[in-house]
Amino acid sequence: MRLSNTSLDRLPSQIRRPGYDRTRVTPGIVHLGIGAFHRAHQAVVMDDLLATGATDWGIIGTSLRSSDTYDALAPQDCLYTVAVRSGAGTEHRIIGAVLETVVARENPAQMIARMADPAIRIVSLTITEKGYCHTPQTGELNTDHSDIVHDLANPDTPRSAPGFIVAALARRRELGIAPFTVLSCDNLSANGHTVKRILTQFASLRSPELGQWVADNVACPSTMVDRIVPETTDADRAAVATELGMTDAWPVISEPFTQWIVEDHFPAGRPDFASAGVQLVADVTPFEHMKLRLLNASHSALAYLGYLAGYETIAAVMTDDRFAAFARGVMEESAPTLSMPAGTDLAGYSASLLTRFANPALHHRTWQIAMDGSQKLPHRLLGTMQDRLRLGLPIDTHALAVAGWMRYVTARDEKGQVIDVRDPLAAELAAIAAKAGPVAARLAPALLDVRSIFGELGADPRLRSAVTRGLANLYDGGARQAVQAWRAA
Ligand code: CS2
Repeated sequence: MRLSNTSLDRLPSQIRRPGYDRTRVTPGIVHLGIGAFHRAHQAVVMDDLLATGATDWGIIGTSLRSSDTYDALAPQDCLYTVAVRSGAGTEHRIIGAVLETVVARENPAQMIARMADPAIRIVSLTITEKGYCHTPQTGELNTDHSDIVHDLANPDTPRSAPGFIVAALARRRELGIAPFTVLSCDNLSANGHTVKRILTQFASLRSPELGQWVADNVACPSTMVDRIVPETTDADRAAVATELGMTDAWPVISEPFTQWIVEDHFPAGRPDFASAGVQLVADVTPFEHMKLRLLNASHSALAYLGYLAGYETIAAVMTDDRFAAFARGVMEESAPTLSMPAGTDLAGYSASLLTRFANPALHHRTWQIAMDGSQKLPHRLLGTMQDRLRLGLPIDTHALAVAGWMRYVTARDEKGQVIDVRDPLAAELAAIAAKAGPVAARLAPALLDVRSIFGELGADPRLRSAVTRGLANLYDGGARQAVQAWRAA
């Protein structure tokens, strides 16, 4: 038996399911990038709102390229399970907020038509950092990006997220339909401003008038999103099937914690997010920085150094006190660069992150978090380093984390085994590593010269010497010893 509208009442009674009539739910949101994160985060909020009657908006979930999610969800009426795991056990819940899935690459016309529908008021995004087709260091559209080049030449059959969003906005403009609000839910600093800049730049390249119209009319509130959602494994599928007594082709696994902070600027309207626990604020910037520089920074540090030390998951790394102390050290180094609203308990927040990372029931692979470092480092680690250098403060902890990334992107681990490095710049980084050889004094400066990642900061002699020292320690004694020595330092 497979999860679907007709099998819902065959589920065991303890499993929570949509307590509302799904036939009354109509699309109000198109989401780009319907991966596990969205399905365990925003879609759960929408499901909560549907359950209380606070909204009747559902989600059209779209994938830009891959048909995996469509293939899994279409046969089950887009129903899926969220399995919330902690040391105390697992709770299963069926989410009904997704109404339809679309694969944009296969159906560009259908995708643009859905987004141009006047009923759609919000287009939200979890397309990962690289989906923005920008230069992470500057936040500007990368006009050399092959998808951007393609989309400017083929505006009605785009491939990229900016290409689709602008195509749909242009259609709405032609038809006299007010634009939707664009809601970036990715881990980028100033994600709303960044997406607005990218869309305006892309639209201007299509036509200056369209660019001006986007600049004047499209709202892009910033958001801070947080929930740890590891990739689903076959073992997870099997465990969920046992619990459900039926198959779910793609359940998502998550921690109990969830947080969403959103700037309240939705000229086209929005559901009553606050009634589902979403925090609506005027300026999300401090919270975004807090999350990127405390959670994501230490997560990435644990991912690179932990992977090199042979740990498969974050929970496993956290059982090693040296690494847990190092993660705390990353947070202690970032905290002074944050300016938070009065009353924010940064120490309490940091402590809660360590507990979340240690969740023994989550199998969150270091390899997964290590992905796309060239896109993540600027937001997670480099901003803090820049701010600390400006204040004349040491940066050794962050420097060792960046060195961990460098050692990782050489694509050879400490035992000489190949690392499957997934990154849009993987080939460029590997070529730099091959040319420099395993010598910190050559490799660190060569990687710091990659301007799309490090910009001007890479030239700072204090940064160059701290990172080179960190990388030398990694080559000398390996990640475990480098982290141990860091504590002693
Ligand atoms: C992680 C994030 O994969 C990664 O890079 O750091 O996905 C992290 O789990 C989320 O941002 C938590 O909200």
